[in-house]
Amino acid sequence: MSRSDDQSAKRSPRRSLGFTLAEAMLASVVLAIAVVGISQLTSASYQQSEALRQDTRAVSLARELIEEIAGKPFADPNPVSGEEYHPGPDTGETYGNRATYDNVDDYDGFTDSTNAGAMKTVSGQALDFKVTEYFSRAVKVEYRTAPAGPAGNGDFALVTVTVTTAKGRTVQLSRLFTRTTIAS
Ligand SMILES: [Ca+2]
Ligand SMILES: [Ca+2]
Repeated sequence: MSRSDDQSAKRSPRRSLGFTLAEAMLASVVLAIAVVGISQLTSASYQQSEALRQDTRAVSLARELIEEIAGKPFADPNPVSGEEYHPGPDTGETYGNRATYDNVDDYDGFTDSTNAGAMKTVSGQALDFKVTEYFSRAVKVEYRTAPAGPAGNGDFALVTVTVTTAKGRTVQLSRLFTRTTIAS
């Protein structure tokens, strides 16, 4: 047996006694990195599913308003002279009060929000959400001379409803309305 073999044979029992301090520290660092990695992954996954849930609700709120607008006539049934193409409430209609609206373009500029139950369905039922689930809606109505534009007084109206979530994410739904004449 050489001298070096003799030395390693003497050292080996000491090595098997346990981890050295450096090994233990390295193991805890690796464990800490793994824990941080997993918790970041869980947090990102939660935020993603929460954002998806809010987007789904925002789409529902936008659709609810678009469906309500679709129930109105294209043109005002009792137009005041000069208000045949008049985005926003007409004479005798009140800004922000949908109950007074009687045609599609009256909704231009309409906004509401879930703040203090101010968002209501067409039948007046308040849409209440948790404080953290704040949504606001805004409507834009633009007349068009042809379905794909350009903007101008014509037989088409492009309605866009934008819903904004508490986190500032926006969902937009658009629908094109066409003037129709009901046979009498
Ligand atoms: Ca009107
Ligand atoms: Ca109007």
